[in-house]
Amino acid sequence: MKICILGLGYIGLPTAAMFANYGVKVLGVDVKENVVEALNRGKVLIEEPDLKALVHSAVEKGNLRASTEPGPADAFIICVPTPLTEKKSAELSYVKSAAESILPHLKKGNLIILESTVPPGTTTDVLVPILQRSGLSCKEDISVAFCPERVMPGRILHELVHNDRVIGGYTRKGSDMAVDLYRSFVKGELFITDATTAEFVKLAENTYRDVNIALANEYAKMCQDCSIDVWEMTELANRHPRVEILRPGPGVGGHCIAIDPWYLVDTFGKTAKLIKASRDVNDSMPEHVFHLIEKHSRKGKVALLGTAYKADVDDDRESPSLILAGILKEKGWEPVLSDPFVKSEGIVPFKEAVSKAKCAVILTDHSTYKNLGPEDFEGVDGIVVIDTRNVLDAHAFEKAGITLVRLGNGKN
Ligand code: SAJ
Repeated sequence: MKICILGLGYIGLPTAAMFANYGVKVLGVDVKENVVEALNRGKVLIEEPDLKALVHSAVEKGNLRASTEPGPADAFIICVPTPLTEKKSAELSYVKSAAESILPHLKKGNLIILESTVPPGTTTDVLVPILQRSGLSCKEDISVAFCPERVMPGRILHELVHNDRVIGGYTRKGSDMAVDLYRSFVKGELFITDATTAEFVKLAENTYRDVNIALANEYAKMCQDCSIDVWEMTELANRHPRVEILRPGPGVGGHCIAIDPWYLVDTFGKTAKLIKASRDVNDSMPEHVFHLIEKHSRKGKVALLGTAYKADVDDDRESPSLILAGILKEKGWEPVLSDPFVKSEGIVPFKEAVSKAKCAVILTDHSTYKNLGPEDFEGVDGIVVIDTRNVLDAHAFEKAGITLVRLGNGKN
């Protein structure tokens, strides 16, 4: 068995390494030469627990190698990005060029799987017509399936193996072949459906989370306006056996939840009213945090603590912290970014960020931030600390005489 995986990012690389460690010969393909070169040396450019060791062992065993060009294989898995365009629709050009790049290598009996998140109908209306240009029929000669991933950054390797998966075949044979393939390492259940249902399922899952986060964020704004604390209110409401309100925060980041709902909005227009409204609520949160800063702090340097979009990852894609930094700059403040995991330009260590700052804002619930106490802000005259994630001990700060303002707490 030989498979060719197109796209060696957060999903493609762990998937490739997983198959290779289960004895499958894998050719990983990426357009970025540095990614290919690193992988062939057994190196990984992504931060994800245990991934380095898994890739290293797969390359050592001789089961995983990388190239900028695809080659012949039994199965092809497309894991390329589908970013959002300026007009908030799905950019499918990477999927299209990945599909075109395998055309010369396709032969009878091949299986082609799309894993990239796409609008409903893409497999049938976009992928299949491209593959048929090979002269092979997607009903008779080759098989096609849409099989979304559902792994959580920070837990990718565990969830790749243990999560249930949805397998959406273009034909029943496509589903059956994809089930056989994923069975080589997936211990979760594999559920068969058609390609368009599987595409919708993927979008529905992330949209469900986005809408629920929007509700938490809307409650946070309301609680602030009626002088109560959203965190206390939520804790009490969640004692109801059928209620689970999520956590408010500075906005929704990452490459999935902040993006996928737009594919439904783009496809279904005005029917997607609730989804669009939720996106707007979540997108309004950096501005809301800016108003908190403006209300409680003197103008000047602001330490933005946490640029990663969520706890304990190095990923700052679509991070609300970066949007907040842009707003602050535009309004003449001096934002300084700090993060223990992210290695982008301009990130400074914690001490340097808070030194002489008028305000420090906790934006990511990194484990290390949970241990921050008033002593970490000692000597920074008149600093105001804003906690958008409810990770700090308010009493300790109060006792030390440092103003701590919590997002969603109207009692501040
Ligand atoms: N967030 C909140 N409040 C919450 C929960 C999350 O503000 O109560 C924020 C986070 O801080 C973050 C954003 O939402 O900025 C998204 O984080 P997340 O942990 O909810 O999700 P992702 O983007 O890391 O991963 C999601 C997962 N999808 C669902 O939980 C439905 C994951 O299973 C998917 O595989 C992944 O998207 C993906 O690749 O699509």
